[in-house]
Parts: sequence; structure tokens; C-alpha cells
Amino acid sequence: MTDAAAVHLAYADLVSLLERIFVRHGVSDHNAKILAKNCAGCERDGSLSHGIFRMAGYVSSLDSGWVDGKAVPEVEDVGPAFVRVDAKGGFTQPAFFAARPLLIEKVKANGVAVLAIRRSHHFSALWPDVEPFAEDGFVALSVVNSMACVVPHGGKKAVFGTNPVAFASPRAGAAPFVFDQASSAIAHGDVQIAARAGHDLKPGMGVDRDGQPTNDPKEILDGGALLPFGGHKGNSIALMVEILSAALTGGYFSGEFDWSGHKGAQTPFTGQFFIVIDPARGGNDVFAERVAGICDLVLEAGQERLPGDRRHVIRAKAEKDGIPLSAESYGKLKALAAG
Ligand code: NDP
Ligand code: PYC
Repeated sequence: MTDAAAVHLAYADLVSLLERIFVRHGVSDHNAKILAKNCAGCERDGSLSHGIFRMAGYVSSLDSGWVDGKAVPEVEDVGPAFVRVDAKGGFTQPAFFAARPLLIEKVKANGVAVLAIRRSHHFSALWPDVEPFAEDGFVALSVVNSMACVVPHGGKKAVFGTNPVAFASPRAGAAPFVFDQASSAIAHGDVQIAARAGHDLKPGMGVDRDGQPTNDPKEILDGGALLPFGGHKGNSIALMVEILSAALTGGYFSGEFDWSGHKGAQTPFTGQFFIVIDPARGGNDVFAERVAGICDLVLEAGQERLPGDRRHVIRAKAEKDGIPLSAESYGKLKALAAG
């Protein structure tokens, strides 16, 4: 944050400003609280591709009528270890919170349970969905598909979304081990940020509208596409995410939904999948210590930091000094809350 006119907001104040924006643009009070905490948490942790930068996109999707901000999800108990939710065209996070208590009950009863969310819009980072499970002592993995903007390895047409995978595990004596990564070479949000800032991307991230490699984020956004990370390996992960998030849940594949009738729509209408495990069932009562042990080995071997460490450093600073916003960003948020 280099802007001299920056403001620093307490997390609670940013939540309440974002909540006002969501409500102003047609989200129910209940859903607005959930979405505002999620988005403010991303900003607080330095997940800037999914923090307040996304608010204009949320508003644009809501105003276009593409997403139902007042949707009331329907939770279905479909097996001893299987929960389904129909998000009814609303955002994923309220559907997730509606199903979470039943999911946890099943994990405790069976040692493992899955949650399949369909007909849902996910427009955020994934770590906020999994990290709290690890804080409560569970291991969690989640995947979500998005909108077709990733060309399969060696392919010519965008089929996959940027399809992230997030994993969280308790770790003794430290914050949970959490990673959260797109299966594309770069998240779409970061391409948008680079385009706005006028920065080129590193080579190997995308192609232009003719399928030729480009480092220009504007060419990627203007008819081009992204590539999976790691060639055929990232490609298979992106495909797995489509299978779990859409085929298994009953949601749409990333290239399947039609938002052309909703000018301004930005939120992908897909599905999300979770596996949550009670590690105590593994019979290892020092599970969290073992996780800490392997993490320590990785650091001792020379990895500069673990995933999640950056967020925790930024979070601690934001909790002390407030969440830094440029005067321009703060002004835009106040304008969205007003109109
Ligand atoms: P990054 O490549 O920035 O980071 C991916 C993971 O690697 C993070 O856990 C990060 O931890 C970790 N990491 C980064 N650098 C290092 C390092 N040097 N050493 C160790 N660990 C490191 O994220 P992506 O660009 O892949 O994704 C960004 C966000 O976009 C994610 O939150 C994702 O959920 C979101 N997204 C959401 C989509 C949706 O449909 N809703 C679609 C695609 C992406 P840390 O956070 O601590 O830096
Ligand atoms: O950053 O790739 C992304 C993304 C897609 C949907 C929400 N975020």
C-alpha cells in the first residue's frame, strides 16, 4: 500500500461497509453478513484478487439479475456421510453455512463426510471455506469450478474454469497448514489486476484470441485464455475439479452455463465440493504434531515459507493497524453503498 492517502479500517468496519453494499444491491441481511465477512477476510489477509476488488463484480452480477442474493438454500441429508445443497441460484457461502452443522455432525459420527453444493455462485477465495475446519481439528479439502477461461493442455478452446483446490489441516503449535491454489497458471482475478495496472504477466500463463502465447493480460481477457499450471498435470487437476464440482454435485461445468442474457454478470454459476475428515479416526493421536513435523522439515530443507504464512503475517498487521485501503478504493466502496 503506497498511497499516502490510504485509510485503515478495522475488520468490523469493513464488514459493515460491505454488508451495506450487498444489502443495497439486493442481498438478504443474512446472506449479506456471510458475504461481507468473507470478502473483508480476503482483503484483511492480503488475498487481494478476491477482496474488495471483487465488490464491483458482485454488484454488477446482482444488478444484472444473474444471481439471487436472497436465495434460501435447501439442505438435503442423502446418506450417512453425504450432504447435498441446492443453492437455488444464490451465492455458495450461504449454502455452505446452511449445510455446515449437518456436515460436521456426520464427520463426527463417521470420521468422514462430503458436501456437494450445486446451482451456486462462488466469486471468492477458497481458503475461508476450509481453514475454519482445521481450526476445529478437522482435515478439509474443497474444490470449485468457475467460468470457461482455461484451454486444456494442447487444446484450442477454453473448457475449464480457473478451478482452485484448497486444503487445510490442523498443525500443532501453529496456525493450520492451508494451501489454496488455482489449477490455471494464474487466477483470473490476478490477470484483471495486472491488466488494470498495465503490467505484463510472466511467460507461459496465457494465449491470445488466435491461440498464440502472450504475456499481455489484456489480450488474455480480450478473447484469449489462460493455460493450466504445470502442463498436463495441472490440466488433470482442472478436469478433476470439473468432475467433483459439477458432475458429482449436479451443478454446471465451467463452459456450460449461459449468462449471455445478463449483461454485467460476472459470478460463475457452478458447484462446489468438500471432503471433511476427522483425523482422530486415523488412530494417530499425534496427528497434528506429525503435520507440524513435516512442515518443519520442509522449512529446514530450505523452502522459504509455507502456504498460508504470508496471509497470517498480513492478517496480524491488519489486526494491529487496520486494513489498508487506498483513498480511491474506499471512495468506490462508499459509492457502491450509496447507489
Ligand atoms: P497463488 O499462486 O498466489 O498461491 C497459491 C498457494 O500457494 C497459496 O496457498 C499461497 O499461500 C501459496 N504460495 C504462494 N507463494 C508461495 C511460496 N513462495 N512459498 C510457499 N507457498 C506459496 O494463488 P492462485 O493465484 O493460484 O489463486 C489465488 C486465489 O484465487 C485463491 O485464493 C483461489 O481460491 C482464488 N480463486 C478462486 C476461484 C473461484 O472460482 N472462486 C477461481 C480461481 C482462483 P499464501 O496465500 O500464503 O501466499
Ligand atoms: O480469480 O480465477 C479467478 C476467479 C474465478 C471466479 C472467481 N475468481
